[in-house]
Amino acid sequence: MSSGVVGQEPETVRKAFEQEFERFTHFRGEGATKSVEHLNLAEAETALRELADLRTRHTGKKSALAGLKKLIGRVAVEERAAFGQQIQQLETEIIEASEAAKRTLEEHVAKLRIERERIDVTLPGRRTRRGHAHPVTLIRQRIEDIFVSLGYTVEDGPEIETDFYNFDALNIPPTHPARSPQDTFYTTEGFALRSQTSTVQIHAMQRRTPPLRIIAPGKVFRRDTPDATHNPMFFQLEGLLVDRGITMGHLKGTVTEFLRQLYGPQTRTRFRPSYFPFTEPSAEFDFSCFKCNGAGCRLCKGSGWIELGGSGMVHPNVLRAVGIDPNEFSGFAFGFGIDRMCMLNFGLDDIRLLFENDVRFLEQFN
Ligand code: 2NL
Repeated sequence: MSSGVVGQEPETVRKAFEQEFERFTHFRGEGATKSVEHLNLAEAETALRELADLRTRHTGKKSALAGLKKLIGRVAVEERAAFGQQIQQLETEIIEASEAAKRTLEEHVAKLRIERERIDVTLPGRRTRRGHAHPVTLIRQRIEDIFVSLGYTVEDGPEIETDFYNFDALNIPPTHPARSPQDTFYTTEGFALRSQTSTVQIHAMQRRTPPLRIIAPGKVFRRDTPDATHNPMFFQLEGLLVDRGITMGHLKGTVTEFLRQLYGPQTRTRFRPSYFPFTEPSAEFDFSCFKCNGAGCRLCKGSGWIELGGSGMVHPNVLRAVGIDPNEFSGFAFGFGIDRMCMLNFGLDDIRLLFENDVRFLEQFN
């Protein structure tokens, strides 16, 4: 090998490195920090990877530099030390240049990562939106409070019932239309969704002995086609009192007191003869319109009265069905729709609004 080649080889290798390293040169030395500022995180990470590849290409086992090192032993003895030194210096330059650029890029990447992960612990938390009870629940609770103040307890029970609790114990004969699958949702033979919450009161009378005062609010189910005033599921509230010497007077006094607590002491009530299989005698009841106080308005359709529910003296057959002696005890019962009362109170014209669960509607009744 000629000495001329020995002098030139390292220069060629250096030139090749410098050409490729060109784009990284301003990442080292003075102003290096400023030179990377324009890079975003992805760009800086890519540059780092490319820089590492470049370094491997120029210092790795297959690099031109490694080839030069192998030549050292074959150079004439008198030139060997200088040649070796030259190569050593070249390697140092390549490594230092790469390292310096790498440090600048790494610092920039670290800075950007911290920036990205920064959280402001002084920011206020997100406020959770406070909900409220459903309008039917609001009315139910107001009604319950009144009856509890009159000494009643609130009872509940299953929504699927046997024919005994749904019908037989309530003196509803097998031929009654309410027992047909046209009116009632049967589940399995002998079982149906309750069509009134009287079922709860039958259970209560079996569990306890008179005197008893209970109310049973809850869901009931009837096979009605939905319209503005009907829904196949609605909420009913029934009341029951059984004791010695109970008369129609107690029924009228109780219903009137309840409505006066709800709508004010000026409220009047009216009982009209009616028929239910589970009461005898039976009566439907109305109360004087809370909007016009009986003068007649749109709410009461000009009559001054609002129809609310049904009532009566518990039929002796119902008492017998639960083992209470009708010669010793008598009782009254009443029932009305909670959702209907909710519609009246909030001035709603369609019962279905209550069951669509549209928050824009429900939010208005708090
Ligand atoms: C109505 C009519 C009524 C009853 C419910 C009842 C319960 C037992 C015994 C006797 Cl355990 N009666 N409940 C009585 C009369 C009427 O509801 O129009 N409901 C919406």
